[in-house]
Amino acid sequence: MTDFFAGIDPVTFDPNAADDLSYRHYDADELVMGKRMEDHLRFAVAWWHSFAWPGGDPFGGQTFERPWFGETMELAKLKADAAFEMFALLGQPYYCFHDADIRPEGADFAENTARLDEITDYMGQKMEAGGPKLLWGTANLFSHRRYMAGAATNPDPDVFAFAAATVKTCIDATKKLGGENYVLWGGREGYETLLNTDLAKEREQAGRFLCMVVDYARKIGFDGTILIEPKPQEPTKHQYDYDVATVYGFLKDFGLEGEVKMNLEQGHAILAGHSFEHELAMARALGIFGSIDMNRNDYQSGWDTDQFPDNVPEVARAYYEILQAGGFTTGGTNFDAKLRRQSLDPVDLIAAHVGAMDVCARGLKAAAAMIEGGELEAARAKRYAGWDAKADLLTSDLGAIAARVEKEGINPRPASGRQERLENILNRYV
Ligand code: XLS
Ligand code: NI
Ligand code: NI
Repeated sequence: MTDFFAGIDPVTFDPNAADDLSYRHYDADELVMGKRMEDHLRFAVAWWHSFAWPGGDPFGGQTFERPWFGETMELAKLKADAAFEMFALLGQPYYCFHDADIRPEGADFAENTARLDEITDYMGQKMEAGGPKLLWGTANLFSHRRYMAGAATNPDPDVFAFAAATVKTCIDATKKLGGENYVLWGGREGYETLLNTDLAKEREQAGRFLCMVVDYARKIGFDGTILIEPKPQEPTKHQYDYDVATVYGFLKDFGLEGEVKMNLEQGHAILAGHSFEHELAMARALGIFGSIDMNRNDYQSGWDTDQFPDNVPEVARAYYEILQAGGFTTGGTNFDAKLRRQSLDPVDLIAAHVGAMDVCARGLKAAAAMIEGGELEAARAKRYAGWDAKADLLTSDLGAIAARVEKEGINPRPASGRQERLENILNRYV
C-alpha cells in the first residue's frame, strides 16, 4: 500500500456531482443498444504514460516526482502498487503495458527476462486479488539505444535477434496474464535517410518478423488478437506502417491479412493526414478493425501530443464507426494519453481519466443514438440504392456496358450529396 493517492475516494457515477472526480456520464451498468457501457467501451489505462513517463519535453526533462522513479525491482513493485491503487479508484476493466514500463532494463536479455517474469508474477497476484484485466501487452522496441536504427528492420541481424527474443518473452508474459491482445507498434521500424537504407530488405525483415510473431503466438496457444498500430512518422521520418491502407498491403504481401488486426490511435490518424474515423472506416471495410488508442493530438503541433480526449463530437464519430464495425470483440479503448507536464499532482492523473471516460461515454451514447435514429444510414443507403437494380454492372465488361449505355440511353443525372443536411442531422445528436 502506498500513500500516493491518499485522500482520494473511489470514483463513482453521480450525474449531479459537484466535484470533478465523479463519473457524470460513464455509468458502467447503463445499457446502450442493449449492452452495458463497460462492455462497449472496455476502458484500459496505459502504464507508460500514467506511471513511467517523467513529464519531459524536447526542451526540458523530468517534471513529475514519483516515489517509484528509479531502476530497481523494488521501485518497479512500488510503481505496480501505485498503478493498481489507481485502477481500484477508477474501476476501469483493463490496463496495458510495455515490458520497459513495468521492469527496469537489465544488463542483458536473460536479466530482462527474469525481471519481466518476476514483475508479471507480482502483477498477476494483484489481478487475482480483484485488479483489472490485461487488454494488451507489448514490447518496447524503440527506447533503448540498441534499437536506434530499428528493431525488426535493423541493418544488424543481432538487433533483429534481440528484438525477436524480447517479443517472445512479452508474448509469454501477455499470455501468462491472460491478455486479450498483443500489440506491435513499430516505433523505429522506418528510416531517416534513404542514403543508408535498403528499403526492400528492411520491409522483408519486418514481414518475416511479423510472421514469426504470429506463428509463435499460435504455437503457444495464445488465443488473443495480434494487433498492429499504424503510425506515419515520429520517431522515424518514414515509418513502414504508415496507416491502415499501407499496413493492409503489407499484411497481404506476407499472407497475414487473416491473422492480424489494427490498433488505431486518434493521434496517429491525424499525423497521417486522416481523420480518426477514416482510419476506423478503412479498417472496418478491410475486415481488420481491432482496438483503439484513444487520445487526441494537437492539430497545430504536428507531433503525437497524446492528450486525453476532450472533444465529444469527434469521439462520437469514432464510436459511430466502431459500433458499425460490430463494436469491440477482444479490443477496447486504451487511453494512450498523458498528462501535460505541468499537471504534477496525483489527483490530476485521476481527473484526466475520469474526464476522458466521461467524454467517451458521451460519444458512445451519441453514436448509439445516431444509429438508433437511423437517418444517416437511411440517407447513405438511399444514395447507393440505384445499384440494387444494376449490380450486374460489376461483373460485366466494357464492351457490354457500352452497348447497354447506348441501348438503354443511360445518361446520368447528378444528385445532391446533401452533406450539410447530414451534418445538421449529426449535430442534433452531439
Ligand atoms: C506511440 C504509440 C505507443 C503504442 C504502444 O506513439 O502510440 O504508445 O501505443 O507501443
Ligand atoms: Ni498508441
Ligand atoms: Ni502514439
